[in-house]
Amino acid sequence: MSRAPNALPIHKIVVIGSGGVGKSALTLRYMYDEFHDEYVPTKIGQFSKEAQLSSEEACMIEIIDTAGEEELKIRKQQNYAISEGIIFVYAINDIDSYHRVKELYEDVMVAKTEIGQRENFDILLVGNKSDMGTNRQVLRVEGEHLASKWGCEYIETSAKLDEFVSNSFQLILSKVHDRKFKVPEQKAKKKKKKNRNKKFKLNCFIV
Ligand SMILES: Nc1nc2c(ncn2[C@@H]2O[C@H](COP(=O)(O)OP(=O)(O)OP(=O)(O)O)[C@@H](O)[C@H]2O)c(=O)[nH]1
Ligand SMILES: [Mg+2]
Repeated sequence: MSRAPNALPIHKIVVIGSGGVGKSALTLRYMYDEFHDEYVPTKIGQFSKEAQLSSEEACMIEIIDTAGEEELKIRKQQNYAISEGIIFVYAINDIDSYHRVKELYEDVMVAKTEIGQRENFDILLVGNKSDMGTNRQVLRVEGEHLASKWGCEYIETSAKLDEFVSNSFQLILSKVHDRKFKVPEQKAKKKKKKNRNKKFKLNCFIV
Protein backbone atom coordinates (compact mmCIF):
# COMPACT_ATOMS: atom_id res chain seq x y z
CA MET A 1 0.00 0.00 0.00
CA SER A 2 1.96 3.08 -1.13
CA ARG A 3 0.57 6.56 -0.47
CA ALA A 4 1.51 10.12 -1.23
CA PRO A 5 3.51 11.55 1.72
CA ASN A 6 0.72 13.98 2.59
CA ALA A 7 -1.73 11.11 2.82
CA LEU A 8 0.25 8.99 5.23
CA PRO A 9 -1.88 7.28 7.87
CA ILE A 10 -1.50 8.71 11.37
CA HIS A 11 -1.18 6.40 14.36
CA LYS A 12 -1.57 7.75 17.88
CA ILE A 13 0.62 6.14 20.51
CA VAL A 14 0.28 7.02 24.19
CA VAL A 15 3.08 6.29 26.67
CA ILE A 16 1.84 5.52 30.18
CA GLY A 17 3.57 4.66 33.44
CA SER A 18 4.38 6.13 36.82
CA GLY A 19 6.67 9.11 37.37
CA GLY A 20 10.36 8.67 36.61
CA VAL A 21 10.22 5.33 34.78
CA GLY A 22 11.60 6.89 31.62
CA LYS A 23 8.58 7.63 29.41
CA SER A 24 10.07 10.93 28.22
CA ALA A 25 13.53 9.41 27.91
CA LEU A 26 12.17 6.67 25.65
CA THR A 27 10.18 9.18 23.61
CA LEU A 28 13.11 11.58 23.19
CA ARG A 29 15.47 8.72 22.33
CA TYR A 30 13.08 7.53 19.64
CA MET A 31 12.27 11.01 18.32
CA TYR A 32 15.67 12.72 18.37
CA ASP A 33 18.18 10.10 19.53
CA GLU A 34 18.75 12.14 22.70
CA PHE A 35 19.18 11.18 26.34
CA HIS A 36 19.32 13.50 29.37
CA ASP A 37 20.48 12.44 32.82
CA GLU A 38 18.49 15.08 34.67
CA TYR A 39 14.89 14.35 35.63
CA VAL A 40 12.30 16.91 34.56
CA PRO A 41 8.77 15.67 35.31
CA THR A 42 6.49 16.00 32.29
CA LYS A 43 3.22 17.91 32.22
CA ILE A 44 2.42 16.59 28.79
CA GLY A 45 4.44 16.14 25.62
CA GLN A 46 3.24 15.62 22.10
CA PHE A 47 5.53 14.61 19.25
CA SER A 48 5.15 13.46 15.71
CA LYS A 49 7.33 12.21 12.88
CA GLU A 50 7.24 10.04 9.82
CA ALA A 51 8.06 6.41 10.48
CA GLN A 52 8.90 3.63 8.08
CA LEU A 53 6.84 0.46 8.54
CA SER A 54 8.64 -1.49 5.82
CA SER A 55 10.67 -0.70 2.72
CA GLU A 56 7.42 0.27 0.97
CA GLU A 57 5.19 1.57 3.71
CA ALA A 58 5.41 4.66 5.89
CA CYS A 59 3.12 6.35 8.37
CA MET A 60 3.04 9.26 10.78
CA ILE A 61 3.49 8.43 14.43
CA GLU A 62 2.02 10.78 17.01
CA ILE A 63 3.32 10.19 20.50
CA ILE A 64 1.63 11.48 23.62
CA ASP A 65 4.15 11.40 26.45
CA THR A 66 1.96 11.52 29.55
CA ALA A 67 2.68 12.87 33.01
CA GLY A 68 3.47 10.13 35.49
CA GLU A 69 2.08 12.01 38.46
CA GLU A 70 -0.84 14.27 39.20
CA GLU A 71 -2.42 14.22 35.80
CA LEU A 72 -5.87 15.74 35.59
CA LYS A 73 -8.49 13.02 35.35
CA ILE A 74 -10.08 14.63 32.31
CA ARG A 75 -6.74 14.74 30.49
CA LYS A 76 -6.08 11.12 31.39
CA GLN A 77 -9.44 10.11 29.95
CA GLN A 78 -8.74 12.13 26.79
CA ASN A 79 -5.39 10.41 26.34
CA TYR A 80 -6.95 6.99 26.82
CA ALA A 81 -9.72 7.85 24.37
CA ILE A 82 -7.44 8.97 21.53
CA SER A 83 -4.89 6.19 21.97
CA GLU A 84 -4.66 3.62 19.21
CA GLY A 85 -1.58 2.06 20.73
CA ILE A 86 -0.43 2.21 24.34
CA ILE A 87 3.06 1.56 25.65
CA PHE A 88 2.85 0.72 29.36
CA VAL A 89 6.21 1.44 30.97
CA TYR A 90 7.72 0.50 34.30
CA ALA A 91 11.35 0.58 35.42
CA ILE A 92 12.99 -2.77 36.14
CA ASN A 93 14.72 -1.26 39.19
CA ASP A 94 11.45 0.01 40.71
CA ILE A 95 8.97 -2.58 41.96
CA ASP A 96 6.38 0.09 42.78
CA SER A 97 6.30 1.17 39.15
CA TYR A 98 5.59 -2.47 38.20
CA HIS A 99 2.61 -2.57 40.56
CA ARG A 100 1.47 0.86 39.36
CA VAL A 101 1.49 -0.22 35.73
CA LYS A 102 -1.04 -2.94 36.60
CA GLU A 103 -3.37 -0.31 38.10
CA LEU A 104 -2.94 1.90 35.05
CA TYR A 105 -3.81 -1.05 32.82
CA GLU A 106 -7.05 -1.56 34.77
CA ASP A 107 -7.82 2.17 34.46
CA VAL A 108 -7.34 2.04 30.72
CA MET A 109 -9.49 -1.05 30.32
CA VAL A 110 -12.33 0.51 32.29
CA ALA A 111 -12.10 3.76 30.30
CA LYS A 112 -11.88 1.99 26.94
CA THR A 113 -14.82 -0.26 27.82
CA GLU A 114 -16.92 2.74 28.87
CA ILE A 115 -16.38 4.43 25.52
CA GLY A 116 -16.86 1.24 23.53
CA GLN A 117 -13.24 0.97 22.35
CA ARG A 118 -12.31 -2.27 24.08
CA GLU A 119 -11.13 -3.84 20.82
CA ASN A 120 -9.77 -0.77 19.05
CA PHE A 121 -6.26 -0.44 20.42
CA ASP A 122 -3.04 -2.36 20.85
CA ILE A 123 -0.71 -2.50 23.80
CA LEU A 124 2.91 -3.23 24.61
CA LEU A 125 4.59 -3.67 27.99
CA VAL A 126 8.05 -2.18 28.40
CA GLY A 127 10.47 -2.68 31.29
CA ASN A 128 12.81 0.30 30.98
CA LYS A 129 16.25 0.98 32.54
CA SER A 130 17.61 -2.44 31.63
CA ASP A 131 21.08 -0.95 32.11
CA MET A 132 20.30 -0.86 35.86
CA GLY A 133 20.41 -4.65 36.09
CA THR A 134 22.47 -4.64 39.28
CA ASN A 135 19.58 -2.86 41.06
CA ARG A 136 16.90 -4.97 39.43
CA GLN A 137 13.70 -5.31 41.49
CA VAL A 138 11.50 -6.89 38.81
CA LEU A 139 12.61 -10.11 37.15
CA ARG A 140 12.35 -10.34 33.38
CA VAL A 141 10.05 -13.32 33.84
CA GLU A 142 7.65 -11.15 35.88
CA GLY A 143 7.44 -8.72 32.97
CA GLU A 144 6.92 -11.58 30.53
CA HIS A 145 4.27 -13.10 32.77
CA LEU A 146 2.32 -9.85 33.03
CA ALA A 147 2.52 -9.29 29.27
CA SER A 148 1.26 -12.78 28.53
CA LYS A 149 -1.63 -12.17 30.95
CA TRP A 150 -2.44 -9.03 28.98
CA GLY A 151 -1.94 -10.83 25.66
CA CYS A 152 0.84 -8.56 24.45
CA GLU A 153 4.62 -8.50 23.97
CA TYR A 154 7.17 -7.57 26.61
CA ILE A 155 10.36 -5.70 25.77
CA GLU A 156 13.17 -4.59 28.08
CA THR A 157 14.67 -1.28 27.01
CA SER A 158 17.35 1.16 27.99
CA ALA A 159 16.67 4.70 26.89
CA LYS A 160 20.12 5.54 28.25
CA LEU A 161 22.01 2.98 26.14
CA ASP A 162 19.50 3.08 23.28
CA GLU A 163 18.59 -0.59 23.58
CA PHE A 164 15.36 -1.81 22.00
CA VAL A 165 13.81 1.67 22.02
CA SER A 166 12.97 1.99 18.35
CA ASN A 167 12.07 -1.72 18.27
CA SER A 168 9.38 -0.97 20.86
CA PHE A 169 7.88 1.95 18.96
CA GLN A 170 8.13 0.04 15.67
CA LEU A 171 6.39 -2.96 17.17
CA ILE A 172 3.41 -1.04 18.52
CA LEU A 173 3.20 0.96 15.28
CA SER A 174 3.07 -2.18 13.16
CA LYS A 175 0.40 -3.65 15.38
CA VAL A 176 -1.76 -0.54 15.16
CA HIS A 177 -1.18 -0.24 11.42
CA ASP A 178 -2.03 -3.87 10.73
CA ARG A 179 -5.17 -3.71 12.86
CA LYS A 180 -6.36 -0.54 11.13
CA PHE A 181 -5.45 -1.46 7.55
CA LYS A 182 -4.45 -5.09 7.09
CA VAL A 183 -7.04 -6.82 9.22
CA PRO A 184 -10.00 -5.14 7.47
CA GLU A 185 -8.32 -6.02 4.15
CA GLN A 186 -7.92 -9.63 5.21
CA LYS A 187 -11.49 -9.75 6.49
CA ALA A 188 -12.77 -8.31 3.21
CA LYS A 189 -10.75 -10.89 1.26
CA LYS A 190 -12.17 -13.69 3.42
CA LYS A 191 -15.71 -12.35 2.93
CA LYS A 192 -15.19 -12.17 -0.85
CA LYS A 193 -13.92 -15.74 -0.86
CA LYS A 194 -16.89 -16.87 1.24
CA ASN A 195 -19.32 -15.17 -1.16
CA ARG A 196 -17.54 -16.76 -4.13
CA ASN A 197 -17.87 -20.17 -2.52
CA LYS A 198 -21.55 -19.50 -1.82
CA LYS A 199 -22.14 -18.57 -5.48
CA PHE A 200 -20.24 -21.64 -6.57
CA LYS A 201 -22.35 -23.88 -4.35
CA LEU A 202 -25.51 -22.22 -5.65
CA ASN A 203 -24.40 -22.76 -9.24
CA CYS A 204 -23.66 -26.39 -8.53
CA PHE A 205 -27.11 -26.78 -7.09
CA ILE A 206 -28.82 -25.18 -10.11
CA VAL A 207 -26.80 -27.22 -12.59
N1 LIG B 1 19.83 4.48 33.85
C1 LIG B 1 18.77 4.88 33.15
N2 LIG B 1 18.14 6.01 33.50
C2 LIG B 1 17.06 6.37 32.77
C3 LIG B 1 16.58 5.60 31.68
N3 LIG B 1 15.48 6.19 31.20
C4 LIG B 1 15.30 7.30 31.92
N4 LIG B 1 16.25 7.42 32.87
C5 LIG B 1 16.39 8.48 33.88
O1 LIG B 1 15.27 8.42 34.73
C6 LIG B 1 14.83 9.73 35.10
C7 LIG B 1 13.36 9.90 34.73
O2 LIG B 1 13.24 9.81 33.34
P1 LIG B 1 11.99 10.47 32.59
O3 LIG B 1 12.08 10.07 31.17
O4 LIG B 1 11.92 11.92 32.87
O5 LIG B 1 10.78 9.73 33.32
P2 LIG B 1 9.23 9.93 33.05
O6 LIG B 1 8.61 8.58 33.09
O7 LIG B 1 9.03 10.70 31.80
O8 LIG B 1 8.78 10.79 34.31
P3 LIG B 1 7.46 11.74 34.43
O9 LIG B 1 7.51 12.71 33.29
O10 LIG B 1 7.59 12.41 35.75
O11 LIG B 1 6.27 10.87 34.39
C8 LIG B 1 15.76 10.71 34.38
O12 LIG B 1 16.78 11.09 35.27
C9 LIG B 1 16.35 9.88 33.24
O13 LIG B 1 17.66 10.29 32.87
C10 LIG B 1 17.28 4.40 31.34
O14 LIG B 1 16.97 3.65 30.43
N5 LIG B 1 18.36 4.09 32.13
MG1 LIG C 1 8.16 12.48 31.44
